[in-house]
Amino acid sequence: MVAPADLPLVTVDAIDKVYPADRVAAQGVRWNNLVEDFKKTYGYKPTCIVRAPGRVNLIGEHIDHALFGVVPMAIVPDVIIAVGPRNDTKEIRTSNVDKKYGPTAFTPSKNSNGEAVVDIDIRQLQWHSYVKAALLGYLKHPHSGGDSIGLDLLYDGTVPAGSGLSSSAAMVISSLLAMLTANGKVDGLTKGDLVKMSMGAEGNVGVNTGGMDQAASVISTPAAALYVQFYPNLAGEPVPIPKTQPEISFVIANTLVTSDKATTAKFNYNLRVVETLAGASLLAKRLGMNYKPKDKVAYRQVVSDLAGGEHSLTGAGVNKSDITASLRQAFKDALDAIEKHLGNSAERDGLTEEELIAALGISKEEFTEIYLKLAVEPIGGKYRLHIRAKHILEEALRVLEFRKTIETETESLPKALGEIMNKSQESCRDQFGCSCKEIDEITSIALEEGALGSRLTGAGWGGSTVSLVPAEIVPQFIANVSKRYSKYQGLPQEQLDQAIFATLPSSGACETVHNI
Ligand code: NG1
Repeated sequence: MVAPADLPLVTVDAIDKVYPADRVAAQGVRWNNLVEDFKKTYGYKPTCIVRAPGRVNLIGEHIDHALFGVVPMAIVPDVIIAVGPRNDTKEIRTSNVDKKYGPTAFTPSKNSNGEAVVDIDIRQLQWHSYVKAALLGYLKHPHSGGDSIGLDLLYDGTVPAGSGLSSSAAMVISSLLAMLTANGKVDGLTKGDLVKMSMGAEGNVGVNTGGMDQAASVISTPAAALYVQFYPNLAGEPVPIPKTQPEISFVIANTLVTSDKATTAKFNYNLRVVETLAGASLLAKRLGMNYKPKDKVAYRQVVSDLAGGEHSLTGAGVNKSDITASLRQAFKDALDAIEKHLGNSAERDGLTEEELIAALGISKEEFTEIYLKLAVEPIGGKYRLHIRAKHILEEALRVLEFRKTIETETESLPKALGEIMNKSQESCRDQFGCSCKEIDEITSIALEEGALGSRLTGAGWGGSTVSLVPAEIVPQFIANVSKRYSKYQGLPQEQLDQAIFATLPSSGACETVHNI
């Protein structure tokens, strides 16, 4: 069987192949409106529509950067683009059905070395910065041959921006798909290629992404979550959500707090990335492994080395149930090593920069060059390696447990998954420090209102939560959480419907030629 990441990109001819059955009628109206709107905007019929969904991460938070597998799923909210090729120009025109996102037009150029240049101001990101990021990624990718025809693009996005549901990945992937399709470059590309291309393209807006969002948006299949593996190679495997008693539903609730990454990253996201990288390097050094500081070793590589090499964990000769067992043992061994080598009483609460530099055995200049490309501000002046490492390894173990539970449990499945999600939330809050009071508020209301599990999803510090709720109580659950969560009070119904909703696993990114 071909691995999902190696499958070709998908072209479909009907939207019932894209959305769950109960959403097809409403989405049909939306897609038809997009075509009509395109005709009004540009004066001719689009040739196709492309789509990329947002994602919700069910389990495995802040571990993709450490190269541990995660289980996200694509959701129904998405970005769809009506596409019209323009053969007489290189200009890209973009419009949005939501008029608060104004139209724009831009043309790529070349520098003196013949390399593609697209003007992107990463200090002032706007919605079309993601289209520009995609164009630059496309032009720089060998598959494009460095050239693109002009395009007319009309966007309709339903993934709320800044909600932790990967609206940026959906924007970049759908834009890339539009460029690939209009330039006749879809053939010969796999889903895995599009994941990598979109990861590179997101780098053009200054995001150092781990890859989970792109893999979920591109590779997901209907009715299933997706196990995304990053090490030893990028791969995706469907995790079908079984019919259970009670039936499971996932409810997303947006805290309506937008984590302003530009200002908070230095003590939130970027600091955690540095604490994770430096922790892995220090652990590897103290275990006597032969890495140089510049190698930027990830915890998952340390796990593999500690176990005597990846072949003994996931190699060709190891069968699937043995892989889970051997990975579980290896993750536990790494946790022991973390206690022993990063958890001694002098360092348990963190290291100052000087102490960390001394422990790593590098110069201040090397430290700055390797770890401080992005500015960080350690909380209380200390890098907390031990507690972050504990979260990462324990969360990686929860991912294994989540998958195994789905494969083996029947009756107690909803409750068992809910418990794993609750433990993840506790660890995100207490060990990784990425929750916030609004996430804590929604998750505890959710549990009181009948959710079996509730946790933050995505980076945290705001954004959305995901709750596992028995399907039969979903309407009541949504009504009760809406009445109780402070930031939902007084919201118009339309905004409330976008803030809290049940979602089903949707299919991954595709091109469609239906009804045009
Ligand atoms: P958000 O910010 O929710 O899209 C971020 C990272 C993910 C992952 C999660 C935490 C980017 C674009 N995405 O997700 O790769 O690390 O945080 O699990 O940086």
